[in-house]
Amino acid sequence: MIAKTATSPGQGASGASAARMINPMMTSCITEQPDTLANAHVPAELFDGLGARNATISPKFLYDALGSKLFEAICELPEYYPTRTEAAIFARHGAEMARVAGIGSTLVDLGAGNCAKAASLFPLLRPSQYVAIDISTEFLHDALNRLRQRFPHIAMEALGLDFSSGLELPGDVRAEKRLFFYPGSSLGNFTPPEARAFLRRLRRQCGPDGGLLIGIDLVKDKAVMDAAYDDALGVTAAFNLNVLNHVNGLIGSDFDIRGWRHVGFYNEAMGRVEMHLEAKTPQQVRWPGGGRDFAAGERIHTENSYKYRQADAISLLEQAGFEATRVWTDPHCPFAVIHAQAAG
Ligand code: AVJ
Repeated sequence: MIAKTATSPGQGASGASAARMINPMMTSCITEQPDTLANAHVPAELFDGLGARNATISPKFLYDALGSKLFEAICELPEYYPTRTEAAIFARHGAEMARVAGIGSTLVDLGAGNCAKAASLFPLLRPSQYVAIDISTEFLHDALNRLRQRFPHIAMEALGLDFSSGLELPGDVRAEKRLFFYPGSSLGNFTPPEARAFLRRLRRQCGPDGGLLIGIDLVKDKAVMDAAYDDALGVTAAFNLNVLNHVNGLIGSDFDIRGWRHVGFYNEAMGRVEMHLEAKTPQQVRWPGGGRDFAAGERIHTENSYKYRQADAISLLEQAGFEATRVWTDPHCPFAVIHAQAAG
């Protein structure tokens, strides 16, 4: 009993109803959104993804309170090279980055999390305003309160928003000298066309004198990438599986974590790391107003993490209207921190 209508993520509400229609016992409910309080804020894309022939859950649902902590733990793993490689690049070239990007900017931190990366650059970048944006505000307010004490002269603001679907900054965010900060290779979660569109939107928000400081993971040895997304301790597995707990809380579904296994690997043909959850045995999942059966071995695709070649990353930025790109890399591990200016 699997939804016959193949829907792809982002098709809108039609896919949502297809996902809920598949339990014949519940046909009286098919036209109604489940109207629990929790469901009122659930994006239709969650139902779209669960109902799609190839089921998907958007990676943004990985970051509930526990998921954010598990991601922090991932960043400490010996196999997970991006965080420490990027930190080494900032440590080594931060002063030059600040000369290139300029001081006194409005630093807009996209996916700020605990704000630690941006804060470590404050002494060099010396922003006049700091705007921390994250989908999960769990960490934001505490982190900002601590930072306000350490840097009382920097005006700070926290914004809880999903900037992947839109990026309208409120009026009190200064329009001049905006420096967007997008570290951690988070751009990799977008497909290249989506990434281009997202960068274009950033470019429009930059104004004429703005810029972007971005960390992008580069293609490297497959074994290194495979290990980074399927670590020996199983932290990435826990991070991935936790998305089912989060979804259970959001839509009242009954995903049984024990019935699923983590799959993470670099897909060479697609140029991306993929994470999936694979059903160990047949799984019957139900939620108010719908459900879905999964065969043993069937997968839910939970994340893509595109890896770029340096030249491709730069042309992506140029296609989005940025110019004068400067690139800093690490001598041991391919990863790029790039500053790009808004083209005039
Ligand atoms: C936060 C999207 C950059 O793709 O490397 C880490 C998330 N997923 N391990 C990445 C992640 C599995 C991470 N990003």
